[in-house]
Amino acid sequence: MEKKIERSYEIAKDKYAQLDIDTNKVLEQLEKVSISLHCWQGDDVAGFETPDAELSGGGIQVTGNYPGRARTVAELRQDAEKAFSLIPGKHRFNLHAIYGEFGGKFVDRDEISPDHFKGWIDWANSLGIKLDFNPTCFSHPKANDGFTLSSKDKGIRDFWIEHVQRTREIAAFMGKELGSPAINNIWIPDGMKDIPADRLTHRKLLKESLDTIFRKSFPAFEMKDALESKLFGIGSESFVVGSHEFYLSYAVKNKKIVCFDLGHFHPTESIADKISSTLLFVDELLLHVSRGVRWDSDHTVILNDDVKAVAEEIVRADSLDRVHIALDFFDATLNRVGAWVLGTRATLKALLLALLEPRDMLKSAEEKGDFFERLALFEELKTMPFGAVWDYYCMKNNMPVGTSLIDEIHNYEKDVLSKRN
Ligand code: RNT
Ligand code: ZN
Repeated sequence: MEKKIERSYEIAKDKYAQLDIDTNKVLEQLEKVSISLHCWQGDDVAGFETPDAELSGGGIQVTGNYPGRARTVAELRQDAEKAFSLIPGKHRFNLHAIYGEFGGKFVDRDEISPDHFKGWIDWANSLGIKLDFNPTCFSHPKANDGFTLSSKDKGIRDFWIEHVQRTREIAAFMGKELGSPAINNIWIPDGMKDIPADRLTHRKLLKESLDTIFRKSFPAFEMKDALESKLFGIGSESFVVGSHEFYLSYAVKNKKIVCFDLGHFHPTESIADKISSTLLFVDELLLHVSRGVRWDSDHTVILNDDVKAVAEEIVRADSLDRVHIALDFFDATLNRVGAWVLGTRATLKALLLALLEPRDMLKSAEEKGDFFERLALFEELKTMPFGAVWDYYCMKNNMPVGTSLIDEIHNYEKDVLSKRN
């Protein structure tokens, strides 16, 4: 088997060399990419605040009841470790505030502290991975009426301001301890089901809340702030306070990271096209790689045209160091560890495809106005032996190649997940 993979790789290497692509160099570049795996795929966005915690409100939804959900911190870590063991490269883990270790007592969102995340930091250290973070402004009684940081009720607003401020402290602590800045990504559900009479007041309030939250600054080597917009959610169909224009403007003015979730735009709107535009005005971007099917349904990421286009734009804009790639999907209808692995591997495959593009040839065809040549090259790329390069990369990293991945997931299900109920 190994010999066959190597032989196929040698043939592929020659073919790419004809396009002036050095596949060995490309694999070195790919190896440096760290993707942030979202903790919430492992337990359907439930978290550990109470033993029976579950996702509620917030315009986001999990469907399905596939057995084997992680119910404890230990189970979630075990599952994440399994996922990491099947994904080539060194990646990150993205925690939400509700995933702290609260020691069996109820700790409200305005009371969380770095102490609740020390165990996660130790765990990350033991695996040699880095962490990212998120405030959790949903699944809480104080988010039930659909407003948090932009609520007209000052008490509610102050509660969430305190929460987000604490998440920034925690993120900074994580970043400092692990030697890599944790991105703290703010997404709030605030919005209305039906036509609002006054959009402006909520947006002014959100702006004020953010200004208060960001009054304290942290060194960029400890933590960075990101802002995630949304077009609409279930229950916020007519109005979302934190829209794309709102956060983009805020980020440009205040030097924050903009987060693009692939499910948060009009269904035919291209996120890929936004990368080169926004990178001229913000220093860094964060992506939530997701797959919306008809709506922001958070299906498991696969190697589809949207993900490929995003990867191409990152690489073509030479911005792998300025675009942070995180995943965001939660599907409870299939093996959750398998979903993590598929989504991450699909994202890596998209990046590999993009890195295997003959950028200089394409650009020179474009510059001389030979659009036939440019199109012909794009067509040629579609039948290039990229799979052989991917298989070789997996093999070299001691990761399952081809359908052996399915066996790995099945075995884990049999040995671990199926014993949980
Ligand atoms: C919601 C946003 C947000 C969440 C996570 C759980 O629409 O995409 O990123 O999915 O924070
Ligand atoms: Zn998201």
